[in-house]
Amino acid sequence: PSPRAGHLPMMMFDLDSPTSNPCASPLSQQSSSSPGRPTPPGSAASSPCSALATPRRAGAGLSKKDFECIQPIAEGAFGKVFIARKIQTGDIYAIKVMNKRLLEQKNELGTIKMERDLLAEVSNTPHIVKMYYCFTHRENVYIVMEYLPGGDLLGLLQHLGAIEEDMARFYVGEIVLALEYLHGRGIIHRDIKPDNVLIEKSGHVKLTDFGLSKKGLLKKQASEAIGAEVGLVQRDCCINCPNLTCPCNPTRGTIQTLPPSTVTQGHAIKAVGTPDYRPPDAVLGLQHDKEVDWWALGCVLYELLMGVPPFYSDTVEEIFNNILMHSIKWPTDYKSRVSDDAIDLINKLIISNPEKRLGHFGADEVKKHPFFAGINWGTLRAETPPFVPQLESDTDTSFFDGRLKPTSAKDNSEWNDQDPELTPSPKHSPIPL
Ligand code: ISQ
Repeated sequence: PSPRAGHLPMMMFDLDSPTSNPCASPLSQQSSSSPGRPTPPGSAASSPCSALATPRRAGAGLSKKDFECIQPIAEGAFGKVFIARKIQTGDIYAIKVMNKRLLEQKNELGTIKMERDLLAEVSNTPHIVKMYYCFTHRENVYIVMEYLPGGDLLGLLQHLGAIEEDMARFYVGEIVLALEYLHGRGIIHRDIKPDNVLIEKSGHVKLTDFGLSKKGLLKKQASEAIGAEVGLVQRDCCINCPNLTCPCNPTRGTIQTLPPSTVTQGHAIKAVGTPDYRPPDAVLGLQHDKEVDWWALGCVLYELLMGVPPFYSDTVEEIFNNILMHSIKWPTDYKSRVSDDAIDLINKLIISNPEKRLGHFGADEVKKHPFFAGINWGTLRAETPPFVPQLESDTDTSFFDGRLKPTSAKDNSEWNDQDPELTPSPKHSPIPL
C-alpha cells in the first residue's frame, strides 16, 4: 500500500531519568458477560475495584512485577503497546507504556489522566477496548488493557486494499454503535480512524486510543476551547496551532510539509498527527463537537471502500487544502464500485457545516440511513463477523506484524525503564499520575 502523508510514524520515548512512584489502580470489573464479547482474563475479573471515575487506590492492585513482557506490538502518540502475560494467571494483556517525565515535559500528563479516566468510565461496554489496571513504576505509566489479537482496520486495509461493501457496513455499523454509546455519555472520541478500530478474536471491533477524547466538550464556548484546550489544539493537526515553532503555524508562512527527519521530533509529530480524518472546523482549530466523529466515520467508510482516505494526498499541506476546499478524490470508476447508498452516506457524513452533517441530531439519524437498511442494530454485535482472525495461540501477534520498524519490534527498553541504581539521574520528585 502507498504510504499516506497523514499516517506519520509516531514518536518513541527514551527513558533516562527514572523516578520511583509505585502505585496501582485496579479498575472496575463489572459484568463482563455481554453477548459477543470474549470472556475477559480471569485475573482481572477476580480483582474487586474502586469507583470508575476515580480508579486510584495506591498499592491496592497489581504492579509491573506481576507481568512478563512478551513483545511490543504497536506504537502510539505517547508510547508503545506491549503484549504481556500476567504471571499469576497466564492471561495475556495489551499494556500501553508511557514515560511520565516526557509526558510531563510535553504537558501531556493531563491527557493521559484523561485517557485513563475516560477508559475507566467506558470500560464496561463491548464497544470500547477494556482497561483493567493502571499503575506506575519508576518513570513509566502502564495502562493494562485487554488484548485484541485481530489487528486493526488499517492493517486489514493494508492486506486487502479495500473491502467489500457488506464488510464495510458491518465495521462501520459497529463503530456507529460505539459512537452512540460514547456521545450518549458526553464523550467525543475525536480520533476515529482505521488504526483506532481494533479487531477482537471474535471478529467484532472496538475503539481504542482515547488520548484525544474529550468529555463534556459539548456546547462549551470557543473561548474555553482556545484557552483550556490549547493543549488539545496543539496536539491536533490544525493550521491555527498556537505554537510558533510548529511547522503548521500560519505565522511561519504556508503550512509546511514535514520532511521525514522531523517526524521523530516530538512536537512536529504531535502537531501534525493524522489530518486525514479531521473536519474543516477541527483543522482550523475552531470549536468542534461530537460531529467531528461523524465526519471521521464518513472518511473511514470512504477509505474502507476506496482504499485511501477521501482527502488523501502526498503532503500534509495538500491534505489540509483538500479538507478545507472539500475536494474529495472520488476515483473515476467509483459509481460502478460502490452503491448509491454508500456514496450518499459518505457525502452526508462529510458535510463541512457540522450542523448540516448527518449525526448532528444523534446517532439515530445515521442508523436510519438506507445504507444500513439490512442491519439489525439490536443483534449486530451478536452476529458472526465477516472476518474472524485465525490465531495460532493466545499470544499470536501476526495481525500486528509489520506495524513496527524492525528495530523497534525487538526493542523492549520502554517496558524495562532504566534502573535508577544503575543509571544515576538528577534527583527529582516522583510525578504522580
Ligand atoms: C489492545 N490490543 C491490541 C492492540 C492494542 C493497541 C492499543 C490499545 C489496546 C490494544
